[in-house]
Amino acid sequence: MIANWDQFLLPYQQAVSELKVKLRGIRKQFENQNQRPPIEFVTGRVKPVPSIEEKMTRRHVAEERLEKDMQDIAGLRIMCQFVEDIYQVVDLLRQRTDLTILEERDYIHNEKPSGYRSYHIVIEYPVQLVTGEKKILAEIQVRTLAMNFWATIEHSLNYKYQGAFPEQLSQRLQRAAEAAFKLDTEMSEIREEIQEAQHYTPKSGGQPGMSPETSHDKED
Ligand code: 0O2
Ligand code: 0O2
Repeated sequence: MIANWDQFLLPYQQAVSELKVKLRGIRKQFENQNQRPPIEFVTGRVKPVPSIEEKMTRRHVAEERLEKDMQDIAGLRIMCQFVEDIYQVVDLLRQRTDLTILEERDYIHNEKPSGYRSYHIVIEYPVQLVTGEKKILAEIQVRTLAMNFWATIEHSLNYKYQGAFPEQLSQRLQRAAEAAFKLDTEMSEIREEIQEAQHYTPKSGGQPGMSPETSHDKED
């Protein structure tokens, strides 16, 4: 087993910190231009060591293959208001020169059997270390607030049931996922009206054109 996890995970921690700043910067830039940002908030984490070890066992990943075969040791999550925003964010990421996209998985139009929806992007990201540059893999999950609500709850239920949901619960979760997607679809259909309303809502905390409900920023 890896003798020094702290040392192994250091470049991943640096990548997550840097990417959080950069992705939150996209939001700031839209706000500065008085435009509604396609990003609501950004979170990130380095996968905890017990989760890495559990996934290595489950996926038969050898220690020497860990950096190449486990794509989500560094994980970023981008939350958006509308499904359309997700694709705008993906386009913005495709244009960046500070990262390379290796894979894209559209679980929005190809939802998982559980009902899970999100857009996943696997990137290669160069981290500058004192020993030189190191390219690491990171996974960016882009999803709406409704998809995030569902995934967060399903994820916590997973801890309780260890992935083996009773059939009835599993069906209910699938139905809840469809309901969440229907909400996203409905919201998209009245998007223009919502955006117009947000433009007219009184400003809060110096964020132009944003209502108090949409003006929070996770890092503040
Ligand atoms: P768990 O198991 O979910 O409870 P900040 O101070 O805001 O810059 P902070 O507080 O360190 O940063 O973390 P942040 O950015 O708010 O997000 C951390 C949480 O986001 C994690 O919680 C995860 O739930 C979640 N998260 C973000 N991105 C990912 C991702 O790509 N994959 C996964 N699996 N989770 C993600 P915890 O506390 O780590 O764990
Ligand atoms: P965590 O840190 O607990 O979130 P695999 O990892 O084996 O599931 P793969 O192909 O490596 O599959 O990656 P995939 O499916 O593109 O993305 C895996 C990640 O997507 C998971 O990370 C979850 O964060 C999220 N995800 C995928 N399916 C579901 C689902 O049905 N429900 C929820 N809530 N999240 C899902 P991990 O590894 O589970 O780690």
